Amino acid sequence: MNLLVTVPTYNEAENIELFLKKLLEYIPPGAHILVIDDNSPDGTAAIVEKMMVNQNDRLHILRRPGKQGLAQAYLAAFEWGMERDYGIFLEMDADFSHNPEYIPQMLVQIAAYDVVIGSRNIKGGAVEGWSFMRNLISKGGSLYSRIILGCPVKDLTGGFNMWRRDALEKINLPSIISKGYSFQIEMKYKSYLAGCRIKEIPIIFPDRKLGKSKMSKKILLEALLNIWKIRKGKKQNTGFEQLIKFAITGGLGTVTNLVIFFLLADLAKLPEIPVSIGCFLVAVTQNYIINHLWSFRKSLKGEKLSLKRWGMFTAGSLMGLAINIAVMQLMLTYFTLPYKAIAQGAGIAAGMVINFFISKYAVFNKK
Ligand SMILES: Nc1nc2c(ncn2[C@@H]2O[C@H](COP(=O)(O)OP(=O)(O)OP(=O)(O)O)[C@@H](O)[C@H]2O)c(=O)[nH]1
Ligand SMILES: [Mg+2]
Repeated sequence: MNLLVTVPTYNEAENIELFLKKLLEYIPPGAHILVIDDNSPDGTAAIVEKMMVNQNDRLHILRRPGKQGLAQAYLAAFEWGMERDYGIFLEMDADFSHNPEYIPQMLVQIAAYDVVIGSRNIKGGAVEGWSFMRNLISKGGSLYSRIILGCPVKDLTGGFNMWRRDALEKINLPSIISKGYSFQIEMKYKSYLAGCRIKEIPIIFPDRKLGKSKMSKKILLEALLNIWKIRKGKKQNTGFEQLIKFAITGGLGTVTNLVIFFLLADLAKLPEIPVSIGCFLVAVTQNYIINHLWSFRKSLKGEKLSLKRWGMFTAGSLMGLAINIAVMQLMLTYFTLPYKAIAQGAGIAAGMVINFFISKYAVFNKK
């Protein structure tokens, strides 16, 4: 089976011995445990080392010089395990919030999935002993991260997760930017982006009975802000994708322009030139809004529509129109073409490309 259970500890002297004893009962005989201790002042490591004597090779410890946070502890543990060719990795807290009784179920699921998540937020899962506020913060945090990242995992923040070795390889661990609690979110999100098959199984998560929580409001806030950095690592939409969207937007603008022109100039018999100018302004405004909210949405990062950008976009469109006319004129002057529309087509293409670059680098570019 080749399972490595990784258990980070910081001041878990009150929990660690009982926890490891229980853990050893629920893992297969060939599985190993690695405790990653950040030089806990309460002597957690010494307790583990005492237990190691009777466990011939089932229990290991990685002692680190000082408190470096959960992410560093797990990354070191994964590296340790990869070097030793473990095939399955399980992350687990030492404070009894993660019940070893679930491990056999997780092992069944990992045969068919790349990642198995112990989940508090699906049917059958729950948290015990948390105040209403803590529950709200946790559920809210999970939902917030899910929405921002567009990741379907219900329990993004939980730390009771099983990974196949190749899932860890796909994630590209050196690219992980989290230092603290957002680590769990980032790992799941990256495995989702990498196309891993993810399974959530329900777990009951009791609050720790002994020892101190390392979670604080500051750490939580840091994690929530980190979500945006994690998301930034997402593949940006390419210039090509923007160009296609920009062209579709331009096409829609032309349709709007022509429909209004037909209604006002042909049906209502209003004078063409003022009508044409009016149509241009309506179409430009429509294009500005669609480009802002769609074509360049990702570059603007939630920026609101603005009159200034509208003005810049209109100026850019007028410049595009000028290029359009210039190119058309040049083509008609220097080439003999079977149809004038070919020159106009080339003019439209040139105008659109210029307008696209003005839009991309000047109008919809957040500094
Ligand atoms: N090696 C290492 N382990 C850590 C560090 N911070 C926390 N841990 C361990 O990570 C696990 C989870 O930490 P907890 O303090 O239980 O955090 P939590 O589960 O989010 O919050 P509570 O259960 O409410 O306390 C525990 O086993 C901790 O001992 C760290 O900086 N380094
Ligand atoms: Mg805990």
